[in-house]
Order: sequence, then structure tokens, then C-alpha cells
Amino acid sequence: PLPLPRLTLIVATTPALGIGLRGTLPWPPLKPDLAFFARVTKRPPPPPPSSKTPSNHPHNAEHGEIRNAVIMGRKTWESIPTKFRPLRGRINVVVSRQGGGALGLDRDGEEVAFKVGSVEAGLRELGGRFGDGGSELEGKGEGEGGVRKGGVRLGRVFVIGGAEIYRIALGMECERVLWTRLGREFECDTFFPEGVLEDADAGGGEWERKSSGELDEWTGEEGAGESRQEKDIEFRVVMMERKR
Ligand code: FOL
Repeated sequence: PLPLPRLTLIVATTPALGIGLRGTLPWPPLKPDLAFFARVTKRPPPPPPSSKTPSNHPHNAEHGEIRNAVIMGRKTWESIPTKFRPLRGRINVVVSRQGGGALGLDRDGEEVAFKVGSVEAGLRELGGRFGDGGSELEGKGEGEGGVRKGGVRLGRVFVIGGAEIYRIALGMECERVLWTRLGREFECDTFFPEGVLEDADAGGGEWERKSSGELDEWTGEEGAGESRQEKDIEFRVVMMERKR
């Protein structure tokens, strides 16, 4: 079987795990959180610790051809302000029952967004476009490092919602959750699937909460886990990992 890329889920929730209201975010735009989302989903994974990367290797920024992917449902795609989509610097994969096709080209005419009929089809497509998904799949041990075919290599793959897509991803090889927790409640009509975040938070279930040091290391951020305040809304980021 084709090795599929591992998934990282990224989400922001209220204390009741609300994520959406009437097709958009329930809270006023939290700039620092959206900036965190953008930086982390764009940042390519670090080279595997063992590899002695030559200076002309694509892991080096100048020759950087590692791109991460974001997978989202059709409604989430439509919720992103048109001026921000496709999300820049990332391969956008949109899941829709209406099926496949191109969605957006960048300035060089390169396809940066495409539609697929299912999350699995999206992962297969990513594998197919950026490598054969077989012997060229690198960093198998860590599920990172990317696949190559032609120029662009696939880095990390993020699932960015909504509820339906999160649920599907949690039933797959999803190994990590980057969770922004807001300190107070907002009216919501869409919620994150039950039983994952609450369990992890309580130290039970299949998931465990990682330290802020591990969060910083994985994201390449500094102080990502610190409490922040914006528009009277307190929030902080935590990282959950699926137990092996
Ligand atoms: N995860 C977190 N932590 N916060 C979120 O708000 C969030 N939202 C989604 C998925 N995961 C999340 C889905 N909704 C944009 C807008 C809505 C959205 C996801 C992304 C967006 O416009 N992103 C721009 C940044 C815009 C800015 O900096 O103001 C991007 O380039 O990523």
C-alpha cells in the first residue's frame, strides 16, 4: 500500500470546543493566532537529525522547494476571505463531494489549489504529484521530510477543518494536534469531535499533551505555548500527540 503522509491537525476552540458559527469563526479575528496559524503551516519541517545536509540541499531556504500542504473541507475553503485564498505558500487541498479539479493558480501559473472527493484521495494525490509514495518517500520513521518529484517536495500536511474533515482525519494516521484554546465562550453551531481533546487534557485516552518546549521545537516558534490576550480574549496553544 502507498505510504500516506502523516497528518497534523490545527484548530482553535472555545472551552466548549466550539469552532464555527454560520460558516465563519465564532470570535472576532484573533490576529496573533491567525499569524501563528500562517507561520506554522508554512514553515517546512526541519531536516532529519541524522542527515548531513549539503549547503545546496533543498532543505536550505534559498533552494527551498519544500512546501507544506493544508487540507480542508469545502465549507472551510469558502470561509477563508477571498483575498487570503488559496492560502499562500502552501499547497491547498479542498475536499468536496463535487469532486476534483483545479481551484487556483499562482503567479507562475502553477497549480496551488485543487479539489478532491475525499481526504484519502487528497493524500494520494499529494503523494502522486510530489513523489511516487514509494521508495522516494523520505523520513519514513518520522513521517516527515517529504517526497520528491520534479521541483517541489511535500513537507508537512496540515488538516485545517472543519468538523467533518477533522473527524475523518482523526480516524486516519493523524499524529498531532496543535490546539489554540480560547479562555472564554462564544456562540457556536459547529464543534470539534468529542473525546479527543478532553481526554488528552485529562491525561487519558489515546492522546497526550506535550510540553511547551516540545511545542516550540516542533513548530519552530518561541514561546508558542504562552498565554496571549487580544480583544479581551485570552488564548494559548497546546500540542497533543497520539500515543504510539
Ligand atoms: N487554527 C487556529 N489556531 N486558528 C484558526 O483561526 C484556525 N482557522 C482555521 C483552521 N485552523 C485554525 C480555518 N479557518 C484563515 C482564515 C480562516 C481559517 C484559516 C485561515 C486565513 O485567512 N489565514 C491566513 C492568515 C490571515 C492573517 O494573517 O490575518 C493565512 O495566510 O494563513
